Parts: sequence; C-alpha cells; structure tokens
Amino acid sequence: MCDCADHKHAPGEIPAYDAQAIEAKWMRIWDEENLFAVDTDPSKPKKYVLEMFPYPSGDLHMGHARNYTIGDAMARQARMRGFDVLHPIGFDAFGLPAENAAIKHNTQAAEWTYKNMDQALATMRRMGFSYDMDRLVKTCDPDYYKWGQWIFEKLWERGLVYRKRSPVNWCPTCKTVLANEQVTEGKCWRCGSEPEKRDLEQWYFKITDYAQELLDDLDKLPGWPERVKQMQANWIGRSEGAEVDFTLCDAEGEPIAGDEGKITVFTTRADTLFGCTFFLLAPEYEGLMDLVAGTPYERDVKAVIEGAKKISAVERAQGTLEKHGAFTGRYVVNPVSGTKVPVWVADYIVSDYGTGAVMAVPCGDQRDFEFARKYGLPIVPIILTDEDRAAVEATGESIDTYHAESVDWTEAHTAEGTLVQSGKYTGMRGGKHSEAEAAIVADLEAAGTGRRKVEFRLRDWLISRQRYWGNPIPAVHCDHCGIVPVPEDQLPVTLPDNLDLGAGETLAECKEFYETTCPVCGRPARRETDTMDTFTCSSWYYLRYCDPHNEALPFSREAADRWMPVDNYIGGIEHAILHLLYSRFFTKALRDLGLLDVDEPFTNLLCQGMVKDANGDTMSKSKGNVVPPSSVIEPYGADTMRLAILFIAPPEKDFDWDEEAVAGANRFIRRAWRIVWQLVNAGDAAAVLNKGALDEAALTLYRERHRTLAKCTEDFDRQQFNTAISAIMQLVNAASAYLNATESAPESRDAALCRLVATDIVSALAPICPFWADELWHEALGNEGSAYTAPWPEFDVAEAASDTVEIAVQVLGKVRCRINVSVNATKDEVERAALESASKWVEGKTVMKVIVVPGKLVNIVAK
Ligand code: ANZ
Ligand code: ZN
Repeated sequence: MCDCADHKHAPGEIPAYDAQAIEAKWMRIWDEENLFAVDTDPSKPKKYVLEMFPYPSGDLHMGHARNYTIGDAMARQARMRGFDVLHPIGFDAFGLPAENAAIKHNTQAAEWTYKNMDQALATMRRMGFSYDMDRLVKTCDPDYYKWGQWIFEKLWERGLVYRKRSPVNWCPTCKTVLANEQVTEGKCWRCGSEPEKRDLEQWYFKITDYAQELLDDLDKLPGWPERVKQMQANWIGRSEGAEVDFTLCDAEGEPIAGDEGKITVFTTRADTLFGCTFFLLAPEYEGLMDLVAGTPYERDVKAVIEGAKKISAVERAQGTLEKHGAFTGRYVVNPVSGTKVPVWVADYIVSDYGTGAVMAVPCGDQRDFEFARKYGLPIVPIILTDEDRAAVEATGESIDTYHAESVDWTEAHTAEGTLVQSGKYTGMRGGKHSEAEAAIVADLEAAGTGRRKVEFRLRDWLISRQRYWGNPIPAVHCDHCGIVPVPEDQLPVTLPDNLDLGAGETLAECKEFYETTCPVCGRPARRETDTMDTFTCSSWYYLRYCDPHNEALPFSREAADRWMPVDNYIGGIEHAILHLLYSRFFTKALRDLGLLDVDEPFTNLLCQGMVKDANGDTMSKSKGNVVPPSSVIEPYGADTMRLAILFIAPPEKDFDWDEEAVAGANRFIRRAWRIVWQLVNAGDAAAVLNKGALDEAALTLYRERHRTLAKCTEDFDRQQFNTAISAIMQLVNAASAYLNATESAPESRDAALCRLVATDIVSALAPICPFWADELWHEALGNEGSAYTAPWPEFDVAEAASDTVEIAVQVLGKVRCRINVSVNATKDEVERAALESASKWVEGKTVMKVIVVPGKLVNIVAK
C-alpha cells in the first residue's frame, strides 16, 4: 500500500500509521490555513494559556518540550471546549550567553540569537504547538524593546525609578552588577562565581513601594502552588516590630554633641530591651567612621569594614559564618532601662535592613550570643521558660540577680517565657508579639523614644547592567541639565550592531553610541551606556502578546482588557521568585499608570516537574546525559513524544526519562489508530443513534463512552493529563472489546455508535496527538476542517450509569447468590426475584422475614 498520507483508501482498508508522513502533511496544512491564529470572538469566553518563553541558548531541550506540550494540550482542549484561546510564544532574547558566544566566536550577539531562535521555532513547529505565530515576540527586536524603554520612562515619571550610589554585588566573571535576587547562596545566579562589593551608582526600580500589596495579593492567587506563594512571602519578608531610639554617649555617659545624638534600631523584640548588653552597627553604617576617626579604635573598626566587603550581604545576614567585630569606643544609653552599653561594629549586621543598627540581646538571639561569647561581652538572661527557671533555682541563685554564666548556657534561649530582671515588666509574658512587647512599645511611644514599624526584606530592584546585549536605558547625562529621559519620539534608543565584542569593546567605549546632544538644552551630552536587566523584558511580554503590532502603545487597554489576566501560566519552579515577583510588580505599576485593569498577571500557575535521565539525574550537557527531543521525534514522531511526556507523570511531578514509556506510547497510538479505522468501517455517518435499539454489548460501550469522556474531561480540568489519557485508553479498550465480541456477527454492530465512538477517540486525543487526530479526522472520518476547531465530545454522566444493578442475596447471613434487577424495580419485585434465585437455600424452611436494602442487598431470614 502506498505510504503517502494523501492517499485515498479503499473502503474497509486500514492504512498504516506513518507518523513522519502524516506530521509533515499537517504541519504544511496548518501553516497554509494559519489554523492557530486567534479569532478574537468576544461572544466566546476567553482563555489565555501561556508557557514561560524560552531563552534562545540553542535548540529546545526536554524541559522545554514538556513545558510546551502541557500548555499546548491545555490550549487545544480549551479551544475545543468553546473558548476564544490566546496561545502565543516568543523569546527572552537578550542576555549574557549571546554576548559571551559572540565574544568567543568573534561574531555579533544578534547573529547567534536569531540563529538559535530560528532553530527553536523549527522544533516548535515540528512538535505541533498551536502558537499564533503572528504574535511572535522577540525581546531583542527594536519594536519590542522600544516599549520596554517607554515603560521605563513612565515608571520614572511616576517616581518608581531612581539612581543611587551604593555597595552593589559585582560579578567579576560576568563583569556586571547583580540584583540581590541574583545572588543565590552567595554566588552569581548565572556563573556561580562569588560577587564582590563595589560602590557604584546604579539604576533601581522601586519595587518596595509595592511590598505590602505584593504580599497581600498572594491571597488572591488560589490557583498558585502553595510553596511558590510561600517562597514569595519569605522573599518579601514582612516583619512587624518597632524602632527604638538609643542615645549616643562617651565612656562617661556624656551625650555626644555634633551628631543628633541618637541612634535608632529596628527590633521585633522590644520585650528584650532589658537584655540588651551591647549595641551593634553595620560596617557600612553611615557616620561610623566619624565615631572613631582619630581614636585608638579606628584601626580595628576599619579592619572589620574591609573584611566585610569580601563577603556578600546575603551570607553575612545568615549569621552562619564566623562573626567579626570591633569596639568603637562609644556607648549608647538604653531608653527603657537607662543602662549604658558599648557600641561595636559587627559584620553580621547589614546596612540595608532596618536602620543598620541593632540592639544586641545575646540571651535571646543566637548570633548575638555567639558574638558575646567570642568577645567576652555580658549575657543577661531576661526571659525564662519554666524549665530555665527551675535550672536557675537549682543553683541556689536568685532569679533577680543571676547571670548566664552561672547557669552555663551554651546557646541563646529563643523560646517564649516570662520576663525577669526587666524592671516594671518583670513577670510579663515575653516573646514575638507578646504582652511585654506591646507594653514596652506603648511606653516608648508615649515617651517619644520609639514607634511601631513594619520592615520588609524586599529591596529595590537594581536594574542596570554594564553589558551590551540588553535594552538600553533611555537616558542622557548632561552637565548642564543632569540626567534626562530620551524624548518619546526618539525611542527606541537602538543598540549599535557593530561593536567589536571580541576585542572587549563595550557600549561605554562606543562613541557612536554614547555621543549625543542633550534633549533639553541641545548641548553635547553623553548617552547612558547601562542596559536593563533582562528580567525587565520578561516582566511584561505577556502584555505585548495581547496586542503585538501596536505602534502607538505597548498594548491597548482594550486588548489587555480582553485577554488579561493569563488564565494558565506554565513554567519551572526556578522562576518562583525573580520572574514572577517582577511580573507581578510590573502589572501593578502598569495598572497604576492606567494601562490595564488587573491586579495580578497570572491566575493559575503550574510549575512543571523536571525531566531527569533514566537514572534520576538532572540532564545536563556536562554530564552528557541529555536526551534531545529529536531522538524521539525521528523514530516515532511528535505525537508519540507528546503522548509519552503527558502520560509518564502528572505535570507537576519530576519524571525519569523512560525509553519503554515512549515505546508504550507509540504502541497505544498505533492501536488507537487501528481501532478508530475499524469503528469507522463498521460505522455510518448518516445513522442516528437510538439508545433503545442498542443490544447489551452496545449498551456497555455506550455507557463506557459517557463514563470515560466524563473522566477525561474532569482530568483535563485538573490538568492531570496522565489520567485523562488512561481514560481514553479505557475507551479504546471498550471499543476493542465491542468489536471483538461482535466479530462473528458484524451486522449486529450499531453503526451510529461505532461512528460516534470513533469520533470520540479522535477528539479526546486531539489536544495530545494533534497530527494523528487531524489525519484520522479527514482520512478516516471524512470530515472537513480540523479536530482542533471541532467541538469537544459531549457526554452525560447520568448515561454512564447502568440501568440494572447487581444485588447480593443473603440467606441466614450468608451471601448465597447475586441477582440483576432494574434500578427502577420496586421492593416487592426485588424480594420476589431474590426468593426465586435463592430458592434452593430456603427449600424446606419457612421464610420469616425478607429485608431489602435497595441497590445493595437482600437478607432472607428463614427457619
Ligand atoms: C533585638 C532582638 C532580640 C532581636 C532577640 C531578635 C531576637 P526579622 O524577624 O528578620 O525582621 N536586625 C535588625 N536589623 C538588622 C540588620 N540590619 N542586620 C542584622 N540583623 C538585624 O529580624 C529582626 C531582628 O533582626 C531584629 O530584632 C534585630 O535583632 C535583627 F531576642 O532586636 B532583634
Ligand atoms: Zn542639557
């Protein structure tokens, strides 16, 4: 038989399943018909299905294939269910790897990037993903990044952009600064080298303005995984506490003039004020050097400052490293106890949290405890659990005067307890949000020496990068006018495409780029040469997809209102913080600019699990265990690949790549192919289904159809594609059983039912195996159009129920037989049928009583 997929078959003949020919044919036709273009039919409900767009570092890998297959199955099924579906794709195309590849191969970053994007697009097409290609967005295209610059300027106007000189994380390998979020476990998120501290003037987005809302609105996201919300909440890190003002003084307790004379701390534990035995400043604390300049303490303090520069703030704050500090020669007076305690500098205090100054309470804080032990500073226990109290009393010491040394503490006691040695607060409950804390803060407020304060861990987003391949920051530095935005009609500031990256040339050295005139005064000026963090590009791409060709705005209000928020967002857990938090911030800021009307960009988030190798190891180039998608597509076809990916595991679970599962998926696809053809051959498109005319075998298949389709649909809604596929397999089995049972009497087959079930199988598998489905849709079922634009099969759970029910019959408590009765049978009818079937066990006895439990059981009591 001819292999050609276009071949028309003789009636009754079952053509071979030739995946490669079929897939080539439908790729072509889908392109020609532009099948996946969005309709935008406002009469239909909308569904926006989105997979996180890829970074074009090469061809797609298995992780991508899984991500997009999940999204594609959702998008296709939504379309069949009658939604107006937006399902776009694009590329997060700026970034360092392109630049590094260009340096290495002495080419241009654009060349490498566009080549990779073309390759990835070819693979996406080969996989049958239903993207509306008219909406393709590449972030390195000027007509996209122009709008990124425009948004930057709008945020700037709104006060959400500022410049600041501060110690920043500088990655010596990537030769650029990193955002706080990009330092993970003390290392550069991209290259793993340890960042250094450098004092640089940088651009920031004021994401902290939205800290509270970003935290609160996590509650509006029931469709997000709990752990992702928890990670975001931790990152935002809201802390309720108080500011407390201490008075600075010298060794004699004389207030120090010149300075305002006060140093403020942030504490969540004002209840521990009586346990404060020393006072700490961050090495970067402003004014620290003024305190020690010219004193004998200057040298040691400087050494601590220098040492701290070598450690990232993140690591320092963790407090797990060896702690370093030095005495400043100064003291502060505790506003509540009136005690004078020494001021030290310590490297575990960070300058960008709270006030950069801390009241140290070694009895209650482990870091302070370790510091006190190392430098011989006193530890006064002021909170005791009942156990602690008993231990003190056992030594014979007085609760009111003892010191930690006398009870031999080896670590801070952080548990809640009762206050001791705490003046009028003694005896109150202490702890976070405790009675004592409330009482002390109230007194501080009354005295004007303290106030309630909420702190966030979240820092402003450092967005400037000293790299070429990114979106240029649209600003001009003028000696006369300062820093001014590039006027809107001059956007975009385009990247030069002739930089000699191989020779190490940077934007800051490219005269052609930076020489300009001031847009305000017209004098010669210098263009900003920093580019934006690529996370700025990925923070709003989902909005551009709504309106990708808009030349007047990044997107119209109308388009955003139609499509936003994204209904289903699918991507890796590695984006749980950075990308998702930044996107939420952009959405809120753009909302406040009046550009859109939603509070949150992504209603439902699915974090797909990882694809590991057969041994459960992460696939990586360096390990040489990468399974490329082509290794499955070439022998089996894309449909088998898609089916295997969705069948091996639920989408959120990791799975180990399994050759056998792929072969199994292929066997099933072939079997389903054969069964559909057999059903079609036994079927009749013109026949009308008459349930009353179905015989028992046909009724069984009929019920199975309703049952499995109900299950399959529900599983699609829960995004459990593996069990949805199992349901389809059961339907195929039921159809096969019917065909077998009627093999000897094919004329008894119900033609309408066969036709119906053939269509069911094709339609239910269409979102998963789209090429296979369209081939059968045309060649077997003889339909026009595509299964993709046809409706999802209708079903009725009630029809799945059988109209007879099996009931056990007990005689004297023992099950003797089972009977089949109509679900509508009366109690009398059931009783009669039971007595008849059980006659041989009641023979010779007198029936005393018959108990009927409808639908379940008949119990015959006889003597
Ligand atoms: C006294 C105290 C006693 C504290 C005690 C804790 C336990 P969270 O909950 O994360 O907000 N702190 C404040 N600013 C700091 C800085 N810049 N660098 C390092 N540590 C700083 O942490 C708040 C606590 O962290 C504050 O409460 C302060 O120590 C410390 F038994 O004050 B606490
Ligand atoms: Zn000027």
